[in-house]
Amino acid sequence: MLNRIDLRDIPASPAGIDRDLLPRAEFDVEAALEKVRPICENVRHHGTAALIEYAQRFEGVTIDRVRVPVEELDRALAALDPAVRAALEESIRRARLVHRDQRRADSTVRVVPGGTVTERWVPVERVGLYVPGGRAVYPSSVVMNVVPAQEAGVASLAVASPPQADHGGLPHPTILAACALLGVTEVHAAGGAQAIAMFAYGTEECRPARLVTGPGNVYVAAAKRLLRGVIGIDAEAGPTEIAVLADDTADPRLVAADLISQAEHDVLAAAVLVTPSVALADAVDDELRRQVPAARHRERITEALTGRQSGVALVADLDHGLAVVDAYAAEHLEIMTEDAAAVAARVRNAGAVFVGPYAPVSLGDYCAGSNHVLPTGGCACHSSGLSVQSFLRGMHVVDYDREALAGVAHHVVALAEAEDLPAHGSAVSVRFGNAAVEGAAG
Ligand code: HSO
Ligand code: ZN
Repeated sequence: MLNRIDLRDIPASPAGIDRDLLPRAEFDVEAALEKVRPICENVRHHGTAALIEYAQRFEGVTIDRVRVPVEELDRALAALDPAVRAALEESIRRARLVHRDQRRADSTVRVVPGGTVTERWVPVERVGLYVPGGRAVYPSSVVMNVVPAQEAGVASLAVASPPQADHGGLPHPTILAACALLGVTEVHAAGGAQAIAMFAYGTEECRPARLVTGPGNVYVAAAKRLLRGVIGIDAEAGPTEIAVLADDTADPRLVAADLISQAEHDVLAAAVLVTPSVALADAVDDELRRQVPAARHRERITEALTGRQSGVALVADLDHGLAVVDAYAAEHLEIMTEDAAAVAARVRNAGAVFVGPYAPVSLGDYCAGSNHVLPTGGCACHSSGLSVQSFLRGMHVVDYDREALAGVAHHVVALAEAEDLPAHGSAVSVRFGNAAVEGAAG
């Protein structure tokens, strides 16, 4: 069922393997830019009226306001299935435990007597969280975006999610219920690129935000690319990915189930098995043939698993496999090998690592306490998933007294001269009388 990619003869060079060794899905953000540009401009100039127009055009729903009344959040929570409510509460509780611990304390370094640099961590004042609608209704993503923002101390949080024709033009009720559980009171029925523009430029109903986070389709990614600078962004999320590094101790049933679990998201989802064991590759393929036809979403799973972005990569041994998974830098990486913890400790590039047979990706999607908004498309080689840190800015506070400045003044003057910026030097020497500093510099 999976494409087989034989990498056994590709040497794992010290510099690592080529990042494009394993193919990825077509996700052309650049091509979507031209489509989203006029949408963003329209929202910029016409605010709510533009959002109402797009609700009609893209979601086929007539709405007369975008901001969701708070009573609708309470109503959605009251109607929520108790089992789902209990699960969301547990997901929130675990996420809070992990994210609370990420909060860094301010720290002060005494560089010289009388001279300190303090690093202060300051939350972003207002954040917009985008939650997709349509086929992908993920209340779990509300949790994964809201919890770190709240734990960071963000004062003002707004959620946007597309208006749904089946729900009277409101976002999906489980999204509203999740917001209510988390204490979010500002929700807007806006989707796609136009929601990102709403956060960036603001409208009559929505004050501009400083930062927008959350997953979305290619148009959301394109709007983020276009508006970054007007507003901060977390990442341009692409289709989800799972890689499994496994040896012949892995249970093919579990490997297949986990590959299927992420393939279920999207026809563009990537599911990649990396293994030195041809026997395991064969057994996983047999399992997929058995399990996929029984899956509710078998059609899109089949399309995802047989797409160019999915496959089995055969490697020479586990060291070689580690080099391959590092080069690929998957959003999610499962380690299903002997002594999985030791192997996992050697991974350099992955959005999140899942160790051994009892830590499947779906645990992390919902209830591990970890965050599920993770870098895709190979970005895990330079970026992290969403965390409390994503909502904070480090600010250096420089505090030197007269003696401390005097002690280093000649170095400032020397560097300023070397850069032909003498006014920089003068700004220091003027505090002491020019002669004194020039004397020290000489
Ligand atoms: N695996 C997705 C997140 C998700 N899964 C939401 C289920 N719901 C991307 O990390
Ligand atoms: Zn998932």
